[in-house]
Amino acid sequence: MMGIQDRKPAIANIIVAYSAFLIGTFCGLLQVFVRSDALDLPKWLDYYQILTAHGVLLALIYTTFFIFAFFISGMSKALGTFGPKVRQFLWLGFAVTTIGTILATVMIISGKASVLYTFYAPLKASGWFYIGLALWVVGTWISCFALVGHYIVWKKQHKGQLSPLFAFMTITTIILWIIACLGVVATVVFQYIPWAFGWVDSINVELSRSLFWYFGHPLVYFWLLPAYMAWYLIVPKLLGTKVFSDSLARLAFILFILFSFPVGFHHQLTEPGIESFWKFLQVVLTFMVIIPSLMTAFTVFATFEVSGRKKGGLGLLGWFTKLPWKDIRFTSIFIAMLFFIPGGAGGIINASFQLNELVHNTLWIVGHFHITVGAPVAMTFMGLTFWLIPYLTGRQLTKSVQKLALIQILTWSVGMLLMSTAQHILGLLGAPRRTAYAGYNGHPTAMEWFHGILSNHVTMAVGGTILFLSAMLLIYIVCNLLFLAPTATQLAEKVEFPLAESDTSNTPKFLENWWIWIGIAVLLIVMAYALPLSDMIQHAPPGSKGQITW
Ligand code: HAS
Repeated sequence: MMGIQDRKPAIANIIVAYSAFLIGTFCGLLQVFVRSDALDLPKWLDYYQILTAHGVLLALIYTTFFIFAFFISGMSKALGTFGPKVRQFLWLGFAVTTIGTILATVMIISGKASVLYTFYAPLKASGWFYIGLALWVVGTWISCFALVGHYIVWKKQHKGQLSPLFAFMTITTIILWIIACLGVVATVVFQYIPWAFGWVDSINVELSRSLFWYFGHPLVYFWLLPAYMAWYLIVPKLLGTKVFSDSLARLAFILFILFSFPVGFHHQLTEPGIESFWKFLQVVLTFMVIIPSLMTAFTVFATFEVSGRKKGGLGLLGWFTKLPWKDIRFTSIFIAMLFFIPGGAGGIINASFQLNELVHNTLWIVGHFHITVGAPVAMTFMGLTFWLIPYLTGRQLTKSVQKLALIQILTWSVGMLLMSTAQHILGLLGAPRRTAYAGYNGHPTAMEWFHGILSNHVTMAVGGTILFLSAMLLIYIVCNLLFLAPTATQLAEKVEFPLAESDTSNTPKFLENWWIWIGIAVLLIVMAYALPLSDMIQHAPPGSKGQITW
């Protein structure tokens, strides 16, 4: 059992995560009502203000704080109790990240930062919003260094040994996060903050967006990899089997370090300021970053089949019926995986140069990220939440809460299916993303977006409403598990952190030689970005003044 001193920072992170989740999902409900013309916001509330809050609080804050709660819990479980120094830095990192979050959120709520979660220039927020973002990043770095410190202590005590798979995957994700953040810190600190406080009067827009997207695509893998850790390590434990292949799992994670960074231009394929060659190169590399996800799909299938056959599953698909469907810790993650099949396929469509012309800046992209972040990632985090909180608080995961959790997962699935399908179809019909209304003064094309059962804003609103109700049920479950559920006194009532065995006997030791992988990643980054970024700096067009359109 994790020591209470280690559990507290994890619980603190979970409380901030679900506070952000509560506000962010409420904003999402308002959005779908506005988009379906069912709601006019009061004068003092701007659509882009709630859209910014929705994106920042869910995509950036909920994910980050939950991920650190998961890492802290798992690293304590896998490598042993934290030393006092590590724990101090975990608390310091949590404090700085929280201060940054509060500062950015106050700027959004006070109407001084309706710039959306990608905060594209020349939209200009208050300088304090950008300082909040910078503090949020620095705080996560402090937490990262604390966990790396814990890992180094373990490695010193276990010379020549491969680290446990959970630790290896955590360190991989931390390396990816720190290298990715260099881009967003560079643009926020050296471009946005001086510009927002008026120390310089213009900003190089193309450079700021390119540095953001250098960060923005690996950001999605910062969200995805903790979910993959659950797929590789926790699902096999729930299935009563072990990790399918330790070396394949480690290789898949290393491929994310190599290929997550040189691909950001695939978010900028329609932008005029980048030469086609560099876009083409980064699209090719994007198809490389798909490979570790396909390796993951193979591993997950194999794990299911091995465990199902061990339980007597016969014939081609008999193993399928032997999976633990009544265990909400498994079913939630299984449904999360299912969503990732179309979610990932949609990513491949987005990355295709020609098809991107059709879908970019439409609701299709919004549909894509709701079935990537909003389902595989978020539903895996929900599935982890159901046992992680009782594990941390020493409370029980009662039968009644398990039943509520199943209802919550099923309603989330239905709501997400409706909303995201409508968004994909509306996007193909040409409906743009990030617009406060959809009627366009009754234009015939826009009116098309209100017809057809699965291709209209009303379906999106129905799906969004179901999602909101499911989110409120989840908040109740979280509060119950944190504060109300009975304390587990008997051994049988205690909730364990399910970590599967992983056989490292055939795993090559060089997989854990981080400097090789960091070196190759840096080479790929230089190859993909050095020339186009230097061109954006040397041949910069006149910078842009700030636009405050709200
Ligand atoms: Fe994406 C835009 C391309 C994955 C999130 N993406 C976004 C945005 C977000 C986002 C938030 O190329 C919007 C940003 C904004 O606001 O503008 N995306 C990709 C590609 C992948 C990808 C190639 N995206 C993600 C993930 C996300 C995420 C993961 C969050 C967690 N995305 C793009 C592009 C754009 C984009 C362009 C810009 C579009 C534009 O023009 O603006 C790949 O990583 C996808 C690889 C994954 C697969 C699927 C593998 C399937 C698996 C599950 C198998 C399940 C099993 C279960 C086996 C190929 C691993 C068992 C099942 C049984 C039936 C038994």
